[in-house]
Amino acid sequence: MSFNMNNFRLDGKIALVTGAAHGIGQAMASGLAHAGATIVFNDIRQEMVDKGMQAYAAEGINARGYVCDVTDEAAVDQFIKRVRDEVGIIDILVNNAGLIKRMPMLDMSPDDFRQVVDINLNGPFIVSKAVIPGMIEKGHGKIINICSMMSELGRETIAGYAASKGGLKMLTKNVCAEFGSANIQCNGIGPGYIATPQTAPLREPQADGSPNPMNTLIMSKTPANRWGTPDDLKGAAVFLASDASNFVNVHILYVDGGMLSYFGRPQ
Ligand code: NAP
Ligand code: GCO
Repeated sequence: MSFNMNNFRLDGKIALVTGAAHGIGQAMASGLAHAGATIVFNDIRQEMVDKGMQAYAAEGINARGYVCDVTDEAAVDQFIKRVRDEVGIIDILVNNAGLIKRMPMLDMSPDDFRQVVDINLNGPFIVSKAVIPGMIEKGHGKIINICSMMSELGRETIAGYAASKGGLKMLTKNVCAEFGSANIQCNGIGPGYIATPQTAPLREPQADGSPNPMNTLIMSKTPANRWGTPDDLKGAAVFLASDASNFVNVHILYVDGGMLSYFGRPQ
């Protein structure tokens, strides 16, 4: 039985990547675009949407950007209807939009906790609910939830984030349970420590110029002995968005340089 490399192509497919004005979302969207997909993305601020459009255009990608808060169900429903009218029915959804708040749990207010869970878990629920009917209508769909190593691990100061990413792993399992028979594959990508603005505080040197202890720890616990880059996630996104993964369901593909499975080395 021969294998056709076109199974990795996304020509004719419409991909929505939430929160993809920059960072990991933009990199994955770029990969999907270079595999042939038409890219739609959103952000909460028009200025960020505009910056994202410029960045995509600089890559020769004709993306469509919209302002939409993934936690606002009415706004999301209107957004998805507008995309259907202006671009078409979404084939691929990447739930990427996210937020982290780092503070000791006893200093974290319930509102802080709720805000992180709202964006990282309620958001993917709301957007998936809005997109799945179109996927059912089309007879296929791909949903990729951007989880985290904190879908598996706890770490001090990120209670809301870890709880939300653990929940997102379980939402991934549930979407698969409910819609696998509709030919919708729902998987996750679990990035390791990736160099984006979100993790910049973990790399910044200390006031005395000495290395950030978190940076030292991350290096000691990553077999690849480097930070990941957003580009490291492109291949995983293309694979899980393509026909090459049509029998892959509820797989959280960790792109972490091996960190989750490594004891660590002395620094
Ligand atoms: P980022 O730079 O903070 O990007 C997150 C994006 O989500 C931003 O563009 C942000 O918009 C957008 N966003 C936030 N709240 C939103 C909302 N309510 N509605 C719509 N968009 C919203 O983070 P990143 O490092 O690229 O991470 C992207 C995803 O990967 C997140 O889910 C994150 O948890 C996950 N992740 C990151 C790492 C890492 O090491 N960086 C590792 C594992 C998982 P604004 O810029 O306008 O605020
Ligand atoms: C942190 C980091 C991590 C990464 C990522 C790891 O403060 O520990 O931000 O949470 O963002 O989630 O997979």
